[in-house]
Amino acid sequence: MGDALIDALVGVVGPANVLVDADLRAGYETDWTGRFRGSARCVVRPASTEEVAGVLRACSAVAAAVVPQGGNTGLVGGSVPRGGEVVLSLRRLHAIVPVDAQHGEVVVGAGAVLGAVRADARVAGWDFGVDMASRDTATIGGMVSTNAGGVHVLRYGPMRNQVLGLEAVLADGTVVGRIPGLRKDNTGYDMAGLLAGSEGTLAVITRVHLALVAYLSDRVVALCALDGFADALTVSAALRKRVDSLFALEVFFADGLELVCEHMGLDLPFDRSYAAYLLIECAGRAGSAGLLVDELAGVLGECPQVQATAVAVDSASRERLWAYRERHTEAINAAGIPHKLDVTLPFDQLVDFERAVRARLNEVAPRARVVCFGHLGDGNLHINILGPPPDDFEVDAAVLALVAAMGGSISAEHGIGIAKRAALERSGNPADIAAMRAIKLALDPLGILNPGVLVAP
Ligand code: 2HG
Ligand code: ZN
Repeated sequence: MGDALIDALVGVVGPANVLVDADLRAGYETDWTGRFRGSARCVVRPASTEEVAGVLRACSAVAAAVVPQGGNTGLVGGSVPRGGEVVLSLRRLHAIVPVDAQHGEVVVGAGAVLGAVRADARVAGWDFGVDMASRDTATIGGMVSTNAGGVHVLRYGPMRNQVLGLEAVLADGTVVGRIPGLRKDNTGYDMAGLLAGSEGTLAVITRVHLALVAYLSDRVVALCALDGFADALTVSAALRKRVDSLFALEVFFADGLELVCEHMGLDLPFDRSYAAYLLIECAGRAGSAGLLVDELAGVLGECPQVQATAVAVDSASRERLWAYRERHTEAINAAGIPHKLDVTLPFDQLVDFERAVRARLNEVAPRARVVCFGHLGDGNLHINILGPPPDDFEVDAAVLALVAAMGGSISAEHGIGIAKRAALERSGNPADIAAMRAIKLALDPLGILNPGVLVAP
């Protein structure tokens, strides 16, 4: 028996871009961690805004559920099907309009990959303000949809802050938004700001107008060893207060470092293991490396908590130090399917939280392996738990309840997805959730966009 929706989709994008065969769909059906998966009715791959609109009109006509997907690097299960949805892949919308080299702006398709955008920006003498380990796969549309963060949030803010304007398609096929956007624009509701972080539940982002940042070619990276998390926080506060060139401020611990070294075949960075490590990056204009080293060394030299320091100035040595932090995610994945809890705590709660979360996990999952690391400059910790089965949400609930009780956020930068949906219902402000639902209903009355994600029914 024929499938009228598939026929309609083929009419919009052509038969080669409607993947029905299970083998062809497979790469779109499981998330990066392997924890979230489901089978899709089909995967549809439009190549233009008009085709995205056509796809959504066809799906709306029969109230078929749609899961928008970019590079599929999401970590909360928000971009893979739960069962029977149409996966709408935006990867073919990867055009990057030549960078406006004079004003530092660029318009890109939702499927443009972060690394490619950054490379083009640098060729034009600019840089992009968001960076993260998945740079060679993550797409700009997905990053806006999840309001991705990364390692430079303390300097430039998350993805939402980079967006000057965007274009998106509503569930019924209507194209909304403004490209090019403007640096200042107070004409009503902030559409781009609303769609950033909406996780594909309100509209499908098709193009984004991005602000670029000055290219700071000189970088200095320091890895500091410390005797504990409290010391790491003390040093981090001094750096935030006194180092103007601060560009990244990351934390990890002995257990995570060991895992990374085992996985990558790396030596430990120091002659012995320490309880906690700070990865610090400073950045400045060409010719400023010496000043960056002096500024950083001056502050670190006044922090008696620092037990040992390795400093890197040239790019190969900098990458070597960054690997100890950046490779955490892949090292964890190589050890099993993790439960990922990405949370922010008020700075003054972080030390107690780290202690409490390990104690709590020891109660609810005594045999679990817990690896913590994160963006200390933002108060953002990534708690990874290995051991409990993927469909067991008890450990997730225990961690997120603790976060909520200590005044934190249950999602710092990965989003809610399906992974934290129940926790949002439990710990979110009911009035806020009701307002979000009202917005969802207004923009997607049939509820076809990413059902089950965030507050979508
Ligand atoms: C990072 O900071 C990413 O490297 C991934 O947000 C975090 O793997 C994680 O838990
Ligand atoms: Zn992160």
